[in-house]
Amino acid sequence: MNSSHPTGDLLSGHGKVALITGITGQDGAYLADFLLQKGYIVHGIKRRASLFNTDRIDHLYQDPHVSHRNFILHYGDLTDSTNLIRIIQQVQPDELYNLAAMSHVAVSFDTPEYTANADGIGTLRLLEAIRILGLEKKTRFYQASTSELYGLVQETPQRETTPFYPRSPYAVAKLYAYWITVNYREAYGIYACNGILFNHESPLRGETFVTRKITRALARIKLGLQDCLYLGNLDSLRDWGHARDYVEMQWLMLQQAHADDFVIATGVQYSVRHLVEIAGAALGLKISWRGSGVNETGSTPDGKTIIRVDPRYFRPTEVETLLGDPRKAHAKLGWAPKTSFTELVSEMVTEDLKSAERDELVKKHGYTTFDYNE
Ligand code: NDP
Ligand code: GDR
Repeated sequence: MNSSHPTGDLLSGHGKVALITGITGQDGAYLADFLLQKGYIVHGIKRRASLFNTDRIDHLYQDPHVSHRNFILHYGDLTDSTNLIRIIQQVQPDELYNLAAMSHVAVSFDTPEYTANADGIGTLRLLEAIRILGLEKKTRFYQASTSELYGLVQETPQRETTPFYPRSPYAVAKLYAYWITVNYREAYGIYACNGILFNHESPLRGETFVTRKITRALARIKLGLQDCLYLGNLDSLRDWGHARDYVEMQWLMLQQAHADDFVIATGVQYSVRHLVEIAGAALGLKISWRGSGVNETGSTPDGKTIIRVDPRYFRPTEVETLLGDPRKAHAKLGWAPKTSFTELVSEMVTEDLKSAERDELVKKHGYTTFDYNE
């Protein structure tokens, strides 16, 4: 991943120490890469899991027995303040990026209390740790806020001043995190920022978010490894950008003279249905639609139905439309997304096709591959 920025030379972070929560996630992996290239010493918090959960950052791994490492992982969890205080005391970060969260909107309806604890109170725990340790003047804080805060939108496009109307336990938890970040900035003078990021995707995106679910399934359908892709609301509209572009902004927000909050978006919107068409076209699959609502289907010219609607993917309250206005970030941070939607989808499809080809090979040799359909 290559991510230098015109406003800073490649080693402008030389010797600085960053701590990233959620380093094993999509953004954590891109941000770690980006900061290491800038010369940072990068610490990350990973959760204990019964299986290895570091796939996205394995290329950065450094053996703990080697001295002078610049990439160091710590076990931790946003629900454990003692652990967070100890790690922050040990690391003494110049910059703390809070990317950890139970980040799946639909799942937050199933695990609302845990989501509030990790995504809402977890943010408070980090800010309190900064305060308890007397790091208010040293540690700059980035909070991964979200376009989901706008929920039932009150204004289009959405900008920093647009009123919030969260529509899920996830968004409500993130609303608390947003305001506690603002409050600690105002109350204690901590350099703390909210990046209000609209959806951003990549080949590293979790497989159950709609973009990756689509690119992965269509690649498998193309190779005959899967028959059908089941989706929820095809009319949903999102402003989708590339995660690689967006982590650069997370860093830029912490390099300013004053802490502030910024919308990060492309300013262009597509429907889920359109996303299916573009991903299909990238694989040479022309998809035509028939029917409506739960009976809508998508078929290939040979009459094979490869897309069906399954109401289990509908949400109790849906965010129908999101479109960001990134003009403030453009003007004040000099930031603009580099990757178009079509380029993003094409990159994701290419990577998912490679992975499907590997599965095809495995299948040819008589082994079964796991057909994940969530
Ligand atoms: P991911 O779901 O890919 O990554 C989330 C990370 O948080 C993972 O490393 C996960 O660990 C970790 N995590 C989850 N719960 C805890 C916990 N209790 N304690 C410690 N770590 C935990 O999310 P993204 O990388 O896509 O997003 C990064 C952040 O940005 C999230 O806060 C998300 O809500 C927010 N956001 C994302 C947007 C997007 O479009 N991607 C848009 C706007 C905001 P593990 O790997 O073990 O599961
Ligand atoms: P979102 O992303 O909820 O916007 O949250 P997701 O990709 O899950 O959904 C986007 C839209 O697609 C519709 N949809 C489906 N979604 C999923 N996951 N699976 C389906 O089968 C499906 N069919 C249709 C959804 O209803 C929705 O309208 C993401 C997360 O990364 C959050 O953490 C982040 O805060 C926001 O983006 C900005």
